[in-house]
Order: sequence, then C-alpha cells, then structure tokens
Amino acid sequence: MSDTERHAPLLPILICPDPKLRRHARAVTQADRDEVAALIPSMFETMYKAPGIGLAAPQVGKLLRVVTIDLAPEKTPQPIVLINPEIIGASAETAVQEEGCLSVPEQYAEVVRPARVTVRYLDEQWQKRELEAEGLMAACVQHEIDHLDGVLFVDHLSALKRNILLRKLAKAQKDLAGRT
Ligand code: K2U
Ligand code: ZN
Repeated sequence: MSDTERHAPLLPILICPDPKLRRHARAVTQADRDEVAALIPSMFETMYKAPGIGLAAPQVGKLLRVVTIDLAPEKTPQPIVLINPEIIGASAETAVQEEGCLSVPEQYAEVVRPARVTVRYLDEQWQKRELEAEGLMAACVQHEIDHLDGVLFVDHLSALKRNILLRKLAKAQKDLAGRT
C-alpha cells in the first residue's frame, strides 16, 4: 500500500433514512478518474474500519457508480473494486442470505436473491472485467449494486418486516442521539 493509501481519510457513512441513500448514482467517466482514484482508498479504509465486507460510494455521499468489496478482510484480504458494475446475468435459482447494511446499522434480515450473478464492470485499472459470483459474493455484489440505484436491502422485505425494522432503527438512532 502506498503511503497515501495507508492514510486515506475515513468518510462518514450515511445512515437511513438519509435521502442521499435513495438517489441514483451516475456512471463514472474518464473525467472522474482523479476523484475516483482518491475515493477508492478512502472507501476501503472506511469499509475495513466499519467493519463491512462491501461499500458503495453513495453510502459515503458520492453519487458515483463505484463499489469496494473484500469478503475476507481478516484472513486473506482480497480487495475488489467495481466501477460502473452491471448485472448481465442472474440464475433463476435463488438463495437466502442474512443481510445487514452499514447504512441500516444493527438491523439484519434474510433476503432472497438470485443465487448466481454475472457482473460486467471496470476494475481499478479501468479494464473491462466480468465476474461470476455465487454465495456470499453474489449477495454482496447485488446488495452493493442496489445501493447505486438507491435501493436498500429492506426494500426486498415484506412491508410489515420493513416497517418493523425501520421503526427499530429510528428508535435506536433516537436513543443514540439522547445519549450523546
Ligand atoms: O452496507 C453495506 O453495503 C455493507 C454490507 C455488505 C453486505 C450485506 C449483505 C450481505 C453481504 C454483504 C454489510 O454491512 S457488511 C457486514 C456483513 C457481513 C456479512 C454478512 C452480513 C453483513
Ligand atoms: Zn448496505
């Protein structure tokens, strides 16, 4: 890691119901190269510290289609950057994964998604890549790409479950504010 990357600044993670989490992020262009090059190490630092195994730029207030993922930060770190990711294939078979979200803290629920997805994206060197994901990676990639479109994992739940979860979040945030 270069010196700047080691000290990339941490970014504040937006918390639901921040309206910015509901905005659509725009595709990254060559004009964004420098901003994205600075944003990526900060997103990794912020993700590792949270801790999380995925982070989407809108969660740190940047409406750009950039995602960082590292499923096994403690063991063998395998950081992956997805620029302008798009799902180009999804299995009919579904899988259930308990999901959480750094923007919906301390709330978890089972989410049903396609078990396997094929993702086309640009990597950190802006090279075209395709990724076949299954298991936790499939859930994570879909969860992060949802963030780029203003979708949160709670949107995949029944209205009843979503309302219960969002009410618990609001109460927890209120208690937190009361204590600080
Ligand atoms: O908010 C985020 O995007 C980080 C998410 C990423 C994620 C959600 C669901 C399933 C896989 C990844 C998490 O907060 S990272 C923490 C975590 C780790 C493993 C399983 C569930 C949640
Ligand atoms: Zn999330």
